[in-house]
Amino acid sequence: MVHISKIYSQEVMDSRGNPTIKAVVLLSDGTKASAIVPSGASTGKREALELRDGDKNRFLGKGVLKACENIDLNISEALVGASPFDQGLIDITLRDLDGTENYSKLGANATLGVSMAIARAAAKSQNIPLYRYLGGANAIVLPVPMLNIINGGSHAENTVDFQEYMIMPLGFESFSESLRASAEVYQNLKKILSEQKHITSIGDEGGFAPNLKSNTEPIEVILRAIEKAGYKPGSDIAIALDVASSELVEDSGMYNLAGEGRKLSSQELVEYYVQMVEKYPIVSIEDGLSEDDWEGWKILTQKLGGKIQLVGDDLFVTNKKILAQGIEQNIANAVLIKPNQIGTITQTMDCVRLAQRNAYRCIMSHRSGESEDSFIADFAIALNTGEIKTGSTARSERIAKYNRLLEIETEISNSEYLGAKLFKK
Ligand code: 2PG
Ligand code: MG
Repeated sequence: MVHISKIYSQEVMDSRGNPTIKAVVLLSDGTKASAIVPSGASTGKREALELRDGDKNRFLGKGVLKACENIDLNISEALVGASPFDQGLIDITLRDLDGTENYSKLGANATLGVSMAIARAAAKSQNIPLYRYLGGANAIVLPVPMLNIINGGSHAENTVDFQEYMIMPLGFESFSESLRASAEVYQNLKKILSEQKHITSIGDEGGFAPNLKSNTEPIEVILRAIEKAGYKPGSDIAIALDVASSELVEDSGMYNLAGEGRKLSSQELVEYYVQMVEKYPIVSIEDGLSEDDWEGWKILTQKLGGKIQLVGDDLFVTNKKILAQGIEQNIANAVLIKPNQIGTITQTMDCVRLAQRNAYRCIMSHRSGESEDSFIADFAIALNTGEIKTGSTARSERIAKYNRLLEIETEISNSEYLGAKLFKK
């Protein structure tokens, strides 16, 4: 029987120039596979622990040598000899070895790296693509991308409070067509911004980071870019936001929109969203209220849950227990899926199953600190999430995922791209 013969790790770099983990797995049949874990900036406080060394003499304290050591010694000892084909057992072993809810001993960066690398090795050993290995014959849905083309909040050094202004290409028949249209909008946006004498340097996820005066101005410019590219705002290309409001909330519970020079209560912020949704073709708002503001979330869901997608990211942190509470309390109607928030592939899949069973949409997601690893592209297809959020059409760590999806599109003969059908009941 094929078994895991060696597991080791390396400290490598992520897209923000910070260290991260590369886990490498060797199988007894000679297969070798690796995976690189991403890292967030606007992290939810209930996320699994990302273990950093804290040694100020290396990488300003961000080194990951301890997490690497945990892979090279403890994890390796527990998993060498095991079958790579039982992902559930692999991931339970990782959980038991750590023994905490949030991987505070081994680090979720260590466990996830190994969990991903083993899945990839297993697929490679069976000579099938990763999406097919994880998803089987039913994994055929190419996701609608959410492309973050204006960056603000903690992803950029500008005056825009909301973190992400995304476009969603809905009026297209295929993933490749939708990506082409999105890239055209991106290039037109650049032209418009530079005509208006705005800076066109980009933020962490490849979107532009201009200093605009309000949180609606980015929407206005994007709508112009959509039209300039020859598309209809709304039906061809719609708008999605990630407010990342846990970053804006103050101890008083007020949301500080510093760029607009005002502070809003959660009620007022919900009202602001309601007006925006009336005025603009917004189809999705993520983290509209903070991770602790569940009362506010109830109001937001009552007001807008029947109209648009309301996504919990910091709110649910890909944790099925927290998601179950949200479902129970009728909070949000979609969940962002980030494997490193929860620590293993199996737990990520558990969260997706719970969501799908309860008609909550799932959006596979990158982190703002990424790498050339395109695991989430395959994973989105494997789980038929129908949506993926992986940045703008610039910066190679974002493009790696889009290019992988383009490749997969050519491989699946019966693939589906849902486009506008995504939001049809
Ligand atoms: C988010 C993500 C990814 P970060 O808030 O959704 O876009 O950002 O990885 O910094 O948490
Ligand atoms: Mg988010």
